[in-house]
Amino acid sequence: MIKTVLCDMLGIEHPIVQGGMAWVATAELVAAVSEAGAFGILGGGNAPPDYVRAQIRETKRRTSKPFGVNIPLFSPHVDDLVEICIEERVRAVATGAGNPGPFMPRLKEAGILCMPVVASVALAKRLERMGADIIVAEGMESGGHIGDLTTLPLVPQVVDAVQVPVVAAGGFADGRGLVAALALGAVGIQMGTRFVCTTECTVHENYKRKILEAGDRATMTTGHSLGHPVRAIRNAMTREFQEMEKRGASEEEIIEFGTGRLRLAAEQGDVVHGSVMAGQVSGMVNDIVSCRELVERIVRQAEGIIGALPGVVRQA
Ligand code: TUI
Repeated sequence: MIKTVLCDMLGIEHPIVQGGMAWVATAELVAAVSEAGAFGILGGGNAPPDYVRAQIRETKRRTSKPFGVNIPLFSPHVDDLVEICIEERVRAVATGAGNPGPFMPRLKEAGILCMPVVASVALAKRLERMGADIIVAEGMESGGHIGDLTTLPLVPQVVDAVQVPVVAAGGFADGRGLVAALALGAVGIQMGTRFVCTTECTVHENYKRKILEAGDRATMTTGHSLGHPVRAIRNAMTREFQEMEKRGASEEEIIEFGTGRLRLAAEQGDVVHGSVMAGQVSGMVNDIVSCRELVERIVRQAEGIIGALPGVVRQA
């Protein structure tokens, strides 16, 4: 068994968190992840509040284990989503793509754990001061909206800068990564892409197939001109996006072009015109398994590596 303080804080068996992916992390996936002893997080995305509340209730119907909700800070419904999370008494609220400082007092008052995703030391320190309970340090290997540092240098710098537990995100898909994260001082890992390729994930099968077929260099980033880089699997959409940015298209034109593309891929399965957001680990995701089997496999592999380390490292 690999137990860290994260297990105690979140009420889970294994120090593994499932990233709260918009339009992808629905009640079915979240409940299956939590039932497997890891921590499932619903993807709030920019979905309407009623939809998110229904998803929370559906997750509760499927599991009595703790789970969280991700609130992306560009959602037009942030205030409503915060209130819903409080009313529904979810275990933790994860945030991304911005600074959740203004919402943290309300959540803390309600006894909900705050676990913001950060991409820099500066924001990690600021959010610790404002009461963050857990910091998720996410490298640019991740899928979706990303910062500009990679996981290997980001995680230990955040670990050194804050007192609260740090979860490593970006580039994790197996037990090797879990051991590496623990070696960097993290208390666990968050995985998104790997959890997409599970039997319980409700995303369109075309989306899963794109990840299964992906090689090491299958993803690329777009959106730098907007100051919001996003990693997705290369397709006609990412190429056209890149062309628009190259020819200096206006911000409005680019935003209009990009809007709704993730949902198009995730729900309709249009992986040509849609945005197949996925991380660099796509190249090492080669099967679809149940969440239980995945979590057990990762923990087993990590335990094996830790057990074998004394034989690898020769003491003088
Ligand atoms: O949030 C994510 N990843 C996401 S959100 C998303 S939904 C989307 N849909 C359409 C287009 C674009 C996105 C897909 N993927 N990850 C967490 C994350 N947060 N990564 C990086 C950051 C971040 C970056 C800068 C957090 C804070 C930040 O600082 C801003 C500030 O205000 O200081």
